[in-house]
Amino acid sequence: MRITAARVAGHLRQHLLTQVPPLRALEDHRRAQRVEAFGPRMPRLAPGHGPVLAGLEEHGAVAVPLDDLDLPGTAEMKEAATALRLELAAQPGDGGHTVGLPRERVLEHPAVWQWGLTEPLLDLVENYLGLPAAYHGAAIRCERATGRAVGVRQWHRDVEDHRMLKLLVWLDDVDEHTGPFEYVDRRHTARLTRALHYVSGYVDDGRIEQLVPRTEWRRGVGPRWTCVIADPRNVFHRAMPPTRRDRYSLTFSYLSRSPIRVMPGPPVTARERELATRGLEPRQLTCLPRQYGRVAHHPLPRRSAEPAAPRG
Ligand SMILES: O=C(O)CCC(=O)C(=O)O
Ligand SMILES: [Fe+2]
Repeated sequence: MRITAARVAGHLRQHLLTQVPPLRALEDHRRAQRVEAFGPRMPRLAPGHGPVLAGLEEHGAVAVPLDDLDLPGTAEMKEAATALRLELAAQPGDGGHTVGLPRERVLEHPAVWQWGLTEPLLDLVENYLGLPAAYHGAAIRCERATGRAVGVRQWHRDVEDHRMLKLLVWLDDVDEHTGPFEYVDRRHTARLTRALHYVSGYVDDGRIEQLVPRTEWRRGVGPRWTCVIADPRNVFHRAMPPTRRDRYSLTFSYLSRSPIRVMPGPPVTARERELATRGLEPRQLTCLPRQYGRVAHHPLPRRSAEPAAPRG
């Protein structure tokens, strides 16, 4: 991991806002105010999404067949995702545990990348976050069947925001031998966090097992086109190391627009901005982080109904 000024600043901000009691209290207060202010503008949930939201609130993660989400553009998304999966499978391996495609390759398939901005999906995300959403894009990844617990194959919580959502879409059948998303639910996570005095970083299996028996570990398994929806901030989780077959997945990521920190990535190029924003509705554009040029490139019509887009 490269140590950059942005990373150090992000880490410092995260530490101050979550570990220093008076600053944490102030941050919690500000966040509560933002949640309250957004209440009257909360979008209506699609009829079938109630149980998903309820499952997230109770457990912190759910697995559903992608088709059950009934989102427009899903058939096109699957077709383009299948092409990306083939492209990724053709990548020469370098002996590593994880491979992906460059962000631009995914952006070149708007049926995939912009699927993450489907309005009923944004509605679900905002209902869960309690705040206007920021879409941090889609990534495709292959976890090679090396069986080794490295990187995000180790237990952790994500650190970017108080509430977050990720959608993981399986591009092949996933069972316990082929790298499911593994997690312990919110209740256990809260207990683990206190017991471990957890702030950030990885925890090994043995430590987790001492506090949460393996029978309580949950796995997001399912056939191809299963969608695991999880709040990676509020459940301890990992990509379970695959042993029998490589795991191919897509990850769609969401934070609020006032996160604790954002992990710095490579700068967004003009071409990527163009690919990301082409053809979007104003509401979708408001969900793109600043680096996608939301403000500069697409001035929004002045409408009082438009979310005020608070930013931290
Ligand atoms: O891909 C997975 O199963 C989980 C990886 C992870 O830790 C994350 O996306 O936050
Ligand atoms: Fe994670």
